[in-house]
Order: sequence, then structure tokens, then C-alpha cells
Amino acid sequence: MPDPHDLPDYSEADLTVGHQKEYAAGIKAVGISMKRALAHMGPVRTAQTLTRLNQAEGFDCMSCAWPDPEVGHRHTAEFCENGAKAVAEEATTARATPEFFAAHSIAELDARSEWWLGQQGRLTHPLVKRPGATHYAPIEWDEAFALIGDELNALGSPHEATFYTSGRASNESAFAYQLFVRAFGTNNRPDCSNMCHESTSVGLAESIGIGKASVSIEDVHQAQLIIVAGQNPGTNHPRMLSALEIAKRNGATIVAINPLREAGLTRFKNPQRPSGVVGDGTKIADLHLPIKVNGDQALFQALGSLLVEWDALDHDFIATHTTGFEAWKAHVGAVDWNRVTDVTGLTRAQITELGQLLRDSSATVFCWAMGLTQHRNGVATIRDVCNLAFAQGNIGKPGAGLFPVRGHSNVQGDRTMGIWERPPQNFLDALQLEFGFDPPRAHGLDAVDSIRALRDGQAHVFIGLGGNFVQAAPDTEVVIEAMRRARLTVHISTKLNRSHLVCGRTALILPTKGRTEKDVQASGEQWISVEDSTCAVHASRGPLKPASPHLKSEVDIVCRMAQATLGDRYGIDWTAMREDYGVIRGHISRVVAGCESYEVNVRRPGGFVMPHPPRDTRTFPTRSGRAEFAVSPIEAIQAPPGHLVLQTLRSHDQYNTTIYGLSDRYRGIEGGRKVIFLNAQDIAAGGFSDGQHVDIETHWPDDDVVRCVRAFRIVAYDTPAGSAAAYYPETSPLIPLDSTALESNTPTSKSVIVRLLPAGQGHEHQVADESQDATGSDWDHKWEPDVEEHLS
Ligand SMILES: Nc1nc2c(c(=O)[nH]1)N[C@H]1C(S)=C(S)[C@@H](COP(=O)(O)OP(=O)(O)OC[C@H]3O[C@@H](n4cnc5c(=O)[nH]c(N)nc54)[C@H](O)[C@@H]3O)O[C@H]1N2
Ligand SMILES: Nc1nc2c(c(=O)[nH]1)N[C@H]1C(S)=C(S)[C@@H](COP(=O)(O)OP(=O)(O)OC[C@H]3O[C@@H](n4cnc5c(=O)[nH]c(N)nc54)[C@H](O)[C@@H]3O)O[C@H]1N2
Ligand SMILES: [Mo]
Repeated sequence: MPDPHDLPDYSEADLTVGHQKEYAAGIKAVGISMKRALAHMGPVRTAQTLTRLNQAEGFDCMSCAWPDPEVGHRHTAEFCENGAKAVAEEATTARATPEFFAAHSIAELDARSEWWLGQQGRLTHPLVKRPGATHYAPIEWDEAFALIGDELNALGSPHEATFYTSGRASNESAFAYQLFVRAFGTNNRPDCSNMCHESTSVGLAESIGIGKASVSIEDVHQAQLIIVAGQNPGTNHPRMLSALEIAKRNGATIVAINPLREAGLTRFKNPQRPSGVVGDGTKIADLHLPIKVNGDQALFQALGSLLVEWDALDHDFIATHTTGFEAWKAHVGAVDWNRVTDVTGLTRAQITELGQLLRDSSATVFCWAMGLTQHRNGVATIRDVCNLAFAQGNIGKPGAGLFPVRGHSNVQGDRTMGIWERPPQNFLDALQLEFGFDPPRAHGLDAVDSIRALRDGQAHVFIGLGGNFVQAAPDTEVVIEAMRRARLTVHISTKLNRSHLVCGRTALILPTKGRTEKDVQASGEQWISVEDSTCAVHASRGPLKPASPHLKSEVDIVCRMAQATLGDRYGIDWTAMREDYGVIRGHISRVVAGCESYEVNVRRPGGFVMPHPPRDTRTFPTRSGRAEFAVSPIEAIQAPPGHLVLQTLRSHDQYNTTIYGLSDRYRGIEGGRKVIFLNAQDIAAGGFSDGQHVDIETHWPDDDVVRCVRAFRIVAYDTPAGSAAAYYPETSPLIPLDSTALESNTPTSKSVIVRLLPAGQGHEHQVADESQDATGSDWDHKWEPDVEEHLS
């Protein structure tokens, strides 16, 4: 491998646009997995890692939270192209050493692309940027921990620090981390979930009493109808395509609800099967509804009205297990079809076709991801999905259920372990009983509120267990300013990223071991545990020698931060926990409901499944004790004339903010990332042409700031008129911090009102003034709630 430090950065000038692909995976995916793996890891590490990936005695893939098939039904290669890329990215042989940081100033590194930063390899030493310094320099671990303890203890209140978690942290490190933060005295526990499936967690908790999926992978295999809404599994959950293929073979019908015709939902060539290598593969979606961005709530209510009209209802389930049915029935019965076809961009015939599929199915699974959650009405949309499921009793029976497909591989487990700014009181009670201190009860700061607190000088310390907060958060320029105001920023990371370069007065990078690596502590070799999207919990053991002898595990780092900060406050034995993770699992078994006998259960091959009352026994731990139908007025984002609604999404060659490469193969984009996908009508209406470069601007009336990103190439694409798409995080500067989902406070990453200007004509990030009238961005009617229904 050539020295990555000599690697030139990429240039958007090399971007090429080809054809949209008609299928996902195939033999090319295998070729790309192997090529990337060999280039980054070499042959020995490739063999050591990929053969153990997702095996019962191996390690859990850190790419997504898709469940593993049952032990005994796994392939020898139980991974996908993007899982292989994730492993290669972590197990790379490249190293970002102290010499590298001595040779490159922070400012110099900050001028590089996120891709280039990632290519520099694994971090090897703890590093510090001292006040006024221009470079990172090595620091001893003990000094780093003392520095953290001193800064935290110098705060006027524990609420002046905020503690972020990304979803890769294991259950053991997450549990220790939440314990540390609560013993310190705050619930300021922002996590990536706040920006991801929070609308799901809030909506499901209200509707069914628990914020998690009600299905197993078996249910997907057995379903008669599978609806995949707002999700691109071909890229983000590729192993889901194998499950959809099995369902297809068992006779299922599959429907995609998506503004884009994503390749993975069109056709799948399963590289594990001969027909996938030489044949045409399997057709996945029988029906694709090219919905306008944010039209889903209207669609689900219209479907509800059809089920009511046809009396395609499970009256037994409704009577025995639900509440609120009559109000919902009256509400959807009065749905305004003109409005529905307007905001969905779908015809009544298209919607009726899906209605008939629902009517004729006795077991339906509803899958969704970011296309439903990252909107202002995300929570209401999820509750409307639940309503549809309740109407036909599609919950708590084989082949049916609600399936929010989670993102980060352990984001669900982290929540189970208490990584939450709004912890349930019974969790805190159990914590108090186990450790003998009174944990803080008031809700803490989530992701968006943490940024506000840092920006406004109410918080002074930011600590991140994984992740790349500066790039993951919305409103990039505001976040950068907020982080720079901090007294101390700490990142516990495997690899270099942008957040390390946006420093507080003092900044620390604490390098950690990843999932692929062996973890030996005083009591011997350790293993960790994780929970997938279907509540299955299992063990994970890394096979590789750590990237550097100076790395510490996440658990070790968290426990030592706690010791340096808290000393022996409350008599919590941090040494025992970091020397033997079994001690942490003991605490988990006594604190976390559903984790009784944790050590024994998680050690079983394949692990165990967490209890889920609606799935297991059709009991609903809601306020009413029943599944709750919800009535919400239809909301949909409306772009004023001359504007478009922009959704920000992932390419096939990235993991969130980690840019693996520059090939969004299925969409035909190679060599660059600054593109905006537009309907041909919108290109013509704006007076633009395909291939032209434009600036993208948004004017948020609430703070009167014009936000702008520059020089994006227009790509004519199969997306509904009015709905544009571009990659995250390049377009994150356009998302106003205050533009969040109701109730869940999730940034509206899939609903940004923008307008396009010829490149060079966009405005600087500025407060709009009189002269801004010329931008025509004066839109009062961002939202068109159904006023009459609202009043009824
Ligand atoms: N390789 C890889 N795997 C990943 C990730 C990654 O970055 N790379 N990220 C992980 C994480 S953290 C997550 S949360 C998941 C994300 O998984 P996804 O949610 O699949 O990710 P996105 O790229 O955001 O895609 C959203 C999809 O929703 C569609 N969409 C956008 N707006 C709407 C809408 O209003 N209505 C409907 N019906 N559809 C809409 C888009 O066209 C797109 O197909 O993937 C996880 N897995
Ligand atoms: N505009 C826009 N913004 C979005 C989204 C969107 O669709 N559009 N999606 C949102 C979503 S769904 C999510 S989940 C967030 C993601 O937000 P984050 O989770 O904060 O971001 P990642 O890019 O996954 O974090 C990558 C970094 O994690 C570190 N890392 C990797 N592995 C490990 C490990 O094992 N341990 C530790 N300690 N560190 C590790 C590496 O240093 C790497 O640089 O972004 C959100 N932001
Ligand atoms: Mo996510």
C-alpha cells in the first residue's frame, strides 16, 4: 500500500456521471469487497477478519444493526460489500502516528477532505492540543485522564458538560459510560440516535409502549407483504436483501415507498447463490411508489381510509388490544384525497393498488429508516404506520410487525444500557439500588440542545465516545463555532476525523481499540456484547492484534475517566469493571430490565432475545395498557414557488461521515460527491441544464439566516418533481439547527427547503436583510397543517 500520508486529496473536477443501475450486489460487489479489503488490510488480516465476521464465535459487524440469521443458518461469508469496507476501514494497516501530527498542523489537516483524513489510518497514541497550540502532540494516558478530571471538577455544575455517544459503543462500555456520567451528576447524554431513529423511539413508545422493532428475522422471511418505506437497504443494510429474497421465495410481495428507485429495491443478485452470479438475480419490489419527499404521512392516512372503507380490519384485535380506534376511523374517513395526491405526488390508482395489497395480506411487515424519521412530522408519521398495523392486527403474530431498521450496529443496545438524555425512572431507581447514589432525575441535553448549550456558553466540556459530532450534526458552521467555544473537547476514536480538528481551548484525542481487535485486561481476554435491530443480544470477540500497543479499550478509557473525575465517590469499583467486563455484565443483569442472567444468556451461541411485550404477548405497556391509535393532522413540507425540498442521504461508499471512497455505483456517480439529483422538470423550470454547477441556498425565516453550499453539479435523475437529493454531510450546513422534528427534536435532514443559483451567485452565510427580498425566499407557509382537522 502506498504511504497514505503522500496520498493526494481528491478533486471534484474528476467527477463523472453514468447510468443508474438496475440491480444491487452481484459478483461485482464481491470483487469490490475483496479489493478494498486487500488494499487496506493485506491478505492475512483479510482472512483473519472476514471469515469471523458475524459468526457465532466471531465478531459483530460494525456496519449496520441488521440481525444475523440463526446459528446453523449462516453462510461462511455472512457479510456484505459494505460490511467488508467497514472492516477494512478499521483493520487498515495505515497509521496516523505522532510524527504525522508533528508534520501537519491542525489548520492544514482541516483543509483536507473527510475522505483523506480517514485514509491516514488508525490513531496510535493519545494526543493533546494545548491552549494556543497549532499541532496535536502526544500525551501520557494518566495526564490525559487527570486533565479531564480537573476540567470536569472545575465546572460550576455537572450540567455544564455534555457526553455524546455514537452507536458503535458496546453494551459494556455504554453501561460504564452512563454510570460515570450519572455519578458525575447529569443526564446530558446526547447520542447519534437523537439525529437518527429518535422519531421512531418516541412514536413507538407512545403507540405500543416500547421503542423497538416488534419482529424477528423469521417474521420477515414469513411475511406475505413487506413494505419498505424511506430506506435504502441495498446500500445501508445490504444483508436485508438476502432476507427479502427468502421472503420472495416464500411468496411475499414487496413494496418500496421511496422518491428514488434505489437499485437494491429493484433487483438483487445474491452473490451467495449461483443465479445471483450468472443470472438476472431476484426482482425485489413488485411495486414502487415514487413518493414526494415527506408525503408518507398523507399516504398512510389515505391507506387507512381505504382499509376502513373496505372493512379490511381485524375487529378482534382492535376490540381486544387497542384504544382510540373510533377517532382514528373518523379522521381517516374524512381524508382529503386532493391533498393526498398533491403532497404524495401519487395517483389515487397507485395508492389503491397498495391498499389492495394490504387488504389481501394477512401478515404484513412495515420496514422503515431515515426517510420517515428525519422530518418535522417524523413522530406523527411513525404513529400513522402503527395505526395501519393496528387496523389489521399486524403486530404480535408471525410474519407481521413494525420494523424500524436501525443504523449503527449497537445504537439500540446503547439505549437499552441507559445512553439516553431522558432515562426512564425505573431505570434510575434500579441504578440507585445497585450503586447507592441518587442519580440525577431531570432530563438532560440531547444532540441539538447540546449544541445550543455550547454555543450559548452554558456548557464548556464536550466528550464524545466515538462518532464525528461536528459532521453528523446539522448546521455545520454553527456547530463549529459552538465546539470552538468549549474549554475542553475530548474524542475517543479509532480514526482521525473532522471533529478532532474543531478544537476547544484544550482538545484530546484518545485512541481506542475497535471491534476487530483483541482486548486483554488484567483478568485475561475480554469480549463484549451488542443488540441488533430485532432485540437480539450476543457476544463479540475481535481476532486481530490491536493497531498500536498504546491503545486502550473503550471500557478501560471510560472507567479511568471516571476514576480521575470521581475518585472513590460512592465506592463504585471502576478497577474491577475495567479489569473484568464480567463485573459490568453483573451490574447490567441487576439494573437493566430484561437482562437478568445476562452473562449466561449472552454467552449462549447466538445469544438471547430481549423481551418485547407487544411482540411476545400482545401486551402494550402504554399509558392505557393498549395499543394506541393516534390522530394527527396531515402535515407535509411545501416548498414555495422557485424552491425545492432537499433530502440529504448516503452514497454507496460512505459510512455516515466516514467516506470510504468516491463511488456511488448504483446511482452512477464516480470520482466525486458534490452532486444534486434533480427531476428534469425542475432543471428546466429553474433555467438550468444537466451537468451545470449550482450553489444551494436555504433561508430559514425563524433566524433569518441564509445558509449556502457551493458548486454542486446538477444530475438529472429519476426523482419526483420538487424533490431533490444530495449527499450528507456535504449538505449538512444547509439544515438549520432549529429545524427539528416535533417531540423527538431530530434534525430535519430529509426536509430542507432550498433554492438553486448558478455557481458563484449563492450568498455568504449571513443574516438576511432587506436586500434579501431579491432572493424570493420569503416563505411564510412552510407548513400546511390540515387546519380544519386540527380543530376537529
Ligand atoms: N454502508 C452504510 N451502511 C449504513 C450507513 C452508512 O452510512 N453506510 N449508515 C447507518 C446508519 S447510522 C443508518 S441510520 C442507516 C441509514 O439507512 P437509510 O435510512 O437507508 O439511509 P439514507 O441514505 O439516509 O436513505 C434514506 C432513504 O430514504 C429515502 N427518502 C428520503 N426522504 C424520503 C421521504 O420523505 N419518504 C420516503 N418514503 N423515502 C424517503 C431516500 O431516497 C433513501 O432511499 O444505515 C446504516 N448503515
Ligand atoms: N444531513 C444529515 N445528517 C445526518 C444524517 C443524515 O441522513 N443527513 N444521519 C444522521 C444519523 S442517522 C446518524 S446515526 C449520525 C451519525 O453520527 P456519528 O455516529 O457521530 O458519526 P459516524 O460517522 O458514524 O462516526 C464515525 C467516527 O467514529 C469513530 N469510530 C469508528 N469506530 C469506532 C469505535 O469502535 N469506537 C470509537 N470510540 N470510535 C469509533 C471514528 O473515529 C469515525 O471517524 O449522523 C446523522 N447526521
Ligand atoms: Mo443512524
